[in-house]
Amino acid sequence: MSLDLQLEMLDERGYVLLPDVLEPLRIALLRCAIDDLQPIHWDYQGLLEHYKCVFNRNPLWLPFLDLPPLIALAEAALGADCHVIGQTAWRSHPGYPGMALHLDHLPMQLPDWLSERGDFTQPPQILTAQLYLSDIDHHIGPTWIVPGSHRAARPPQAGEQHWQGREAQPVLCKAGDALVFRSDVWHSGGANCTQSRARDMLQVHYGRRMVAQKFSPYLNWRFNPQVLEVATPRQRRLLGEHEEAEYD
Ligand SMILES: O=C(O)CCC(=O)C(=O)O
Repeated sequence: MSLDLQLEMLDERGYVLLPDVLEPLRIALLRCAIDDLQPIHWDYQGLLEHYKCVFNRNPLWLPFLDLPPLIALAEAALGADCHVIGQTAWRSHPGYPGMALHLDHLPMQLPDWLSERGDFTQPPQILTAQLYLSDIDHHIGPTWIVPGSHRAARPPQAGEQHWQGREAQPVLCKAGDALVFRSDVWHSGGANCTQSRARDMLQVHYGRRMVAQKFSPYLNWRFNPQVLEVATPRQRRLLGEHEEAEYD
C-alpha cells in the first residue's frame, strides 16, 4: 500500500492496518523479551501486564522505534521532527476483560456544528503503532475501531458504539501486522476469551515534536547509557535529541 494511500486512510478512517511488518524471528524475540520484563513505577502485572518505555531497559527494543514502514508513516503524518512519546509492551492473559470504547487524547474538542458536518479533520498530533505479536481472532480479543470517529472530536459516551452510522469494526489480523491509529479515534481492546493463549503486543506512540514525551518516572528519569551508546542518529532524535528550535 503506498504511503499516500496510508495517509488517506488515516485521514478518512483514523487508522490503517499494515501487514507483515515483523517476521517470525523478531516476533519470537519480542515475546521472549516480554517474558523477562519486570514492573517499574506505573507498570503493572496481573490479567494485563503493561510495561512502559521498554526502549530504556535493553537495546534490543531500539530497532522497533523506527521500523521502516512505521517511521515513514509517522514522519509523513506528524512531521520529520516527530518523536517517540512512549513504547509500551502488553501481555493480556485469558480472562482479561478488555477495555471499553475510548479515545487516548483529543487535541481539541470541536463545536457540534462543525463535527456534525463530518468532513473536517484536525491534523493528527499523536499516532500509536500497535504491533501484534499474537494472531488476533475474536477469541483472543481484537482491537475494535469506529471508522471516521476522530471527526467526532469528542470522546464516545457510555454505550455509544457508532458514529455517523459507522459501527465499531474488529481488527482481525496476524502476528507481525501493525495497526496505526490516531489518538482521537474511538477504539477498544477486546477481552481475552481463550483458555490458554496470551495476547502480546508492542505499542510505539509517536507525537509531533511539541507533544511532550511521557517517560515515567519523570523527575527521576534517566536514559540508559547502554541504549544511547548504540542508538542511531534517528533513534536518538526519536528519543528527544532534536535540533535547536523555539523554546529550547
Ligand atoms: O488492546 C488493544 O488492542 C487496544 C489498546 C488500547 O485501547 C489503548 O492502548 O488505548
